[in-house]
Parts: sequence; C-alpha cells; structure tokens
Amino acid sequence: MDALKNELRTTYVALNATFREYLESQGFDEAIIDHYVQCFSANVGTGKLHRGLATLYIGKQLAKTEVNEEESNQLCVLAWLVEMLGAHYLILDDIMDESTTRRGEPCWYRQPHIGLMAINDACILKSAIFFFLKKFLRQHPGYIDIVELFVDLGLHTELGQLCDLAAAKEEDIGTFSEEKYWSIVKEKSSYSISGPIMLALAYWRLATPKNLEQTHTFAVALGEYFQVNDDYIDVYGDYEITGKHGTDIQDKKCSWLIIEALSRVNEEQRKRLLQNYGRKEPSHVDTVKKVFEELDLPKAFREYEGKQRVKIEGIIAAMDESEGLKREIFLMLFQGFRKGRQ
Ligand code: DMA
Ligand code: MG
Ligand code: MG
Ligand code: MG
Repeated sequence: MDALKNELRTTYVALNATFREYLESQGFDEAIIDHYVQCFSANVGTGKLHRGLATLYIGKQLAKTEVNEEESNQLCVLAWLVEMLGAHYLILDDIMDESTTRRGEPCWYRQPHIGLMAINDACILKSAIFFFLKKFLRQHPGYIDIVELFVDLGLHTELGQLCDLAAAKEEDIGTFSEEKYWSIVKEKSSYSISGPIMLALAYWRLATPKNLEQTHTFAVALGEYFQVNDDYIDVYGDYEITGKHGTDIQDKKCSWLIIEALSRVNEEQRKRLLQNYGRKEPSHVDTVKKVFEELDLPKAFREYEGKQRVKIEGIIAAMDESEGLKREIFLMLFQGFRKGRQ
C-alpha cells in the first residue's frame, strides 16, 4: 500500500500544477490561485485516502496485462477524482449537519476566512473532476462511461443526502422506522464503495451486468456496515481517533442508534427520547445518551457488527470470479472500511 500511496502523491503534485497552469492561462491572479491551492490541500487527501487507494489498487488488480506508465497515471488521476468527490460531499455535509470538526480540524466552512464560501469551493472541486477527466482521459475509450459514472455516483449520493436531511426535518422521531433507515443508508453510503470498483471496471472496459450486480450487492452490504459504524462513533467514538465531534442527536438524524433504541424502549424511555432527541442543548443530548446507555446500545452494536461481518464474508466467499472481478478486491475494501472513516 505504501508504494501505491507514493504513486498517488506524485500525481497529486501534477494535478495541482495542471490546475494552476489552467487558472494562470485564464488570467486569474495569485490570490485566487492560492485560495484554490489552500482549499485543495485542506480538503483533498487529508483523510485516510482509502477510496483513492482502493481505486488505484482495484485498477491495477483488474488489468489483464502489465500496466504501462500512461495507464498507471490515468488510474492515479481517477483515484484523486474519487477523493475529490468525497471531499466535495464532506464540505457540504458538514455545513448541512452543522458540524464543528473534521479530521481533527475545524470544518472547512468553520475556518474564519472561509465561511459559506465553502459552498462554492465544494462546487469547484466537483467541476474540477470533469476538468481533469477531460484533460487526462478524453481519448480513453471508456471516457463517456467514466464521466457518466461520476454523474451517477454524485446523483445517488445527493439523493441519499436528501433522504437523510428530509428525515431529520420530520415532526418527531415517531415516524422513524428501520425501513426508512436502510433506504437512506443504501443511497448515502453504497456509492462510495461501488465507485472505485465500477470506475476500474469502466476503465478496463470489463463491466458486465453480472459483475455490476455482484458489485452492487457487496457495496450495499458494506455500505450498511460502514454507516452503522459511522452512526455508532458519532456518539461513542473517541475524538482522538475519529477527528470529529458527533452531531446526530442534536440534528435529529435517523441514525442506527435511535432506530435500535426505539425498538427496545419501554413507554417511559420512549417519552424521554421524544422529548429530548433533536435538541441542541447539552442537557437534552445527555438525556438521550442516558437512555442509550440504559438500553445497552454498545452491546447491540457489537452484535450487529458481528452478524453483518459474517454476511459480508459470505458475499465475498460466494463471489464468482469468472467475469473479471477478484475476491481480493472486495477483501481490500472490507479491510479498509472496517475501521470507520475520519
Ligand atoms: C455523510 O454521512 C454522508 C455523505 C454521503 C457525505 P454523515 O453525515 O453521517 O457523515 P459524517 O458523520 O462524517 O458527518
Ligand atoms: Mg455529517
Ligand atoms: Mg450527513
Ligand atoms: Mg455520521
């Protein structure tokens, strides 16, 4: 993995230089260029780089012949574009969730000189994806499929975010259900897992209905595992590790913890949750956490995790390698997503 990381770092410098050159050629002054460089370095590549590494790793795994320098470079570009898409969504997600910290730093929109300018920065990151695709992959036979994949991955993630935000706006948590929770999660979380696989398949022109179906099944199961973990660490995570303070209780999010709690409560506990969930003041948040403790949600989480792990391992074991996919690819993604995201 370290070798892949080094390769990615080299491309990072090249991408930045390319964009700088473009901005210079368009006559933008140094302060504007500097803003873009700052935005890029604060938001892209500051996480675990898992999605980018996965894209590069899978891209190399799926190659039928030795990967030449140009192909290797293009796969690195795709890896960074996946990271840029993630950064785009996290900047906006933090604004919408009114979060305070990300990866141990104030969220981008919370930086004193940024504020709501962060919305435009997020938009530039997404537009830059298509700029780089045109620049580096325009002649590739899979170009249109790859462009369309970025559009589709984006659209579904945005629809997932819509479901997530709409649920939090409901009158009270009485309307939350398991069904609603899993449908939010499917949209919100599976695409960042299927993205690296689908992009690599598109790059090598290997996509078939069957391998896309297998990718989808795996990505939904891992997306669930990953989002339940993310919801869990929102309340029980250690800031030193997660780098973010939770906001789900304050934001009245339809999260795994509240769904699990509602399935276990007695009348009195349900009343306390209804009265306190979705309120910003620390005393209300503490009351919700107290009910979660009473219901021993950490234990319920460990049980869920164990069960879902077995399910995912089953999907991996049953996968059919006859249409281009490899078991190692799913295993790599599973390993990387197990620790939760920063
Ligand atoms: C974020 O979900 C999902 C996307 C698609 C950005 P979240 O708000 O639970 O993420 P986080 O806990 O990292 O803010
Ligand atoms: Mg969030
Ligand atoms: Mg969110
Ligand atoms: Mg979260």
